[in-house]
Amino acid sequence: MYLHLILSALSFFVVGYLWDYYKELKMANDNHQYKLLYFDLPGRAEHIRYIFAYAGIEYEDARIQKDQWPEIKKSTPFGKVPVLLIDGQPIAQSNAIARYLARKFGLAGKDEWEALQCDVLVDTLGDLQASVTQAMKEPDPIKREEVRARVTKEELPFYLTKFEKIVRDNGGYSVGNDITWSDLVFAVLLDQFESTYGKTSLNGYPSLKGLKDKVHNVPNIKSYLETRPPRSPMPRY
Ligand SMILES: N[C@@H](CCC(=O)N[C@@H](CS)C(=O)NCC(=O)O)C(=O)O
Repeated sequence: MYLHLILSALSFFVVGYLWDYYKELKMANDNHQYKLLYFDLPGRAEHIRYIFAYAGIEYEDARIQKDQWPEIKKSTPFGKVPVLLIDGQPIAQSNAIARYLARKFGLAGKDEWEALQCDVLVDTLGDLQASVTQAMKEPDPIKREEVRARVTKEELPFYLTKFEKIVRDNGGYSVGNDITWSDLVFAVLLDQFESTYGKTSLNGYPSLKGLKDKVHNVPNIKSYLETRPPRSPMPRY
C-alpha cells in the first residue's frame, strides 16, 4: 500500500521533471531568426511577445509607425499584421503564429487533448474580445449604449464565471496542470480588462486574478513587462 503511494508520487515528480527538461531542450535548440511586425500596441501581437518572453527566445520586436504602414502593408501576405518573419519568410495570422510557437516551445499542453482545450479557450476569448470591441466601436451613440450594456451586464459575467470555474477546477491553470499559451492569452486579456474596467473588476474572480498574477510573475515575463515600450495611442487607419 505505502510502496504503491511512494511509487505514484515518485513517478509524478519524474514525469514533471522530464517534461520541464524536454521544454527547456526545445527552447535551447531553437536557432531560427524571428522578426515580429506589428504596430506599437499590445493588440493582436501581445500574446506572441509573451510567448517569446516566456521561452527566452530572441526576436526583433519591430513596431511599425503610422507613416511606415502603407509601404510595409504591401509586403505582408494578406495586407495585415501581425506578421512573423521566420528566417525571412513572412507568416500571417496572430493565432496561427502563436500556436506554432507554443507547440515549438512546449506551451501547447501535454497531449492533443490539452492542445485542443487551449484552442477552444483562445477562440472563446476571441469571441468575447470581439463583443467588447464591437461595443467600443459602434458609431451610433444609442446603439453603442445598448451593446455596452449587453456586454457588461450579460456577456462578460457569463464568460468570466465559466472561465473562473475552469481555472479553479484545474488548480490555477486554464488547461491541465501546467502553463500553456492559453494562460498567456488569459493574462494579456485580463490585464486589458483591468485597465478598462478598473483594478477591482476581477475581485469576484479570484482564480482568474491568480492566473494573471502567476503569469506576470514568471521571471522572463516580469522582465519583459518591466522593459516593454509604453503604449502609444491607438493608430487610426
Ligand atoms: N485575423 C488576423 C487579423 C489581423 C488584423 O486585423 N490586423 C489589423 C491590426 S489588429 C491590421 O493589420 N490593420 C491594418 C490594415 O488592415 O490596414 C489576425 O489575427 O492576425
